[in-house]
Amino acid sequence: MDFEATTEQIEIEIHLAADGGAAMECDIRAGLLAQPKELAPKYFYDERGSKLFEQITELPEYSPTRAERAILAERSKEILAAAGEPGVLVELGSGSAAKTRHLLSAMRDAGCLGTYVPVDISAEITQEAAECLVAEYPDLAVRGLVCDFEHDLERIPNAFGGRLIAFLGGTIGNLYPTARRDFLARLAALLSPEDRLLLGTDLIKEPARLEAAYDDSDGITAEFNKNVLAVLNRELGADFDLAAFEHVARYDDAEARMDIRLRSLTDQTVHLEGLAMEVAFAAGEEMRTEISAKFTRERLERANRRAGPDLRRNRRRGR
Ligand code: AVJ
Repeated sequence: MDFEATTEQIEIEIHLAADGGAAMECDIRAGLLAQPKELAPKYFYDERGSKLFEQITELPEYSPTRAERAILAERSKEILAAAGEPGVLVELGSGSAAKTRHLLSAMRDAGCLGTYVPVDISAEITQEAAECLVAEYPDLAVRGLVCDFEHDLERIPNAFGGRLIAFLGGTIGNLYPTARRDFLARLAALLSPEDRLLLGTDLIKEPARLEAAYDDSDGITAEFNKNVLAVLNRELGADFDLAAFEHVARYDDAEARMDIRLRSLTDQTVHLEGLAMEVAFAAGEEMRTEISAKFTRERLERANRRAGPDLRRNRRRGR
């Protein structure tokens, strides 16, 4: 474990690649050997990937961030009150923490602002966000965790007097149903009776609108998708030619999720020096890089009910 940028106000713990990247190597190898091939979406988010995602949130076609920001702008005070005015805000997949300001401001106004715990896979974006926030909130302590929040969920510090755990932006939609259930159950097991979960997800809407949101006319989402290949080139000494793949974004109605892939434009062989591995792609072959599940309110409530007794108890008390 590393410590970075320890000032009075900011402390960021880095838990990535403590194993020298073995977990990533193992994961990528398995994904490239699978049929069909698949890469986990967490590998999008190096510094460039995080910046490209920020650009996506500004696209006219991509509405979830704007919608969520509007809800938080309008209702943070109410959310804070319903959560019992906790002194600690934990955010899973915090990124640039752009929307978080509404919650932090509501905490400040309620006089309960204490600690913000951003949990994100990108060290650079977490550091930047922390610096911006302490400039805006002089009394705030930032205790960041750079990790894979799914793998490292249990590292999140507990807090006396309750925490608000924000899981926003529809990030839960990146998990497959089984992983989603497991994750919610693990989260439920970590919550104390005073803790509250704030979950933000995207809703099901017309397929054409969803597909446009994931295949914008400026090609930013395509660039974001292909960036995972640049990550593999750098981290694993691979020789992916980004121009030899195209971005594919389809709505899968039966599964109620966006299905995002990279399609090989030619028959090609890619070498991954770091994995001592060669991978063949056939022309037209697709490799999945992300799913993004969409919900209805009923579906979400059902998922939360199944997740575990603690989450259920918290839900009722929160009413
Ligand atoms: C950050 C996972 C919520 O699924 O909408 C945006 C990522 N991928 N465009 C999403 C994403 C392509 C985004 N999440």
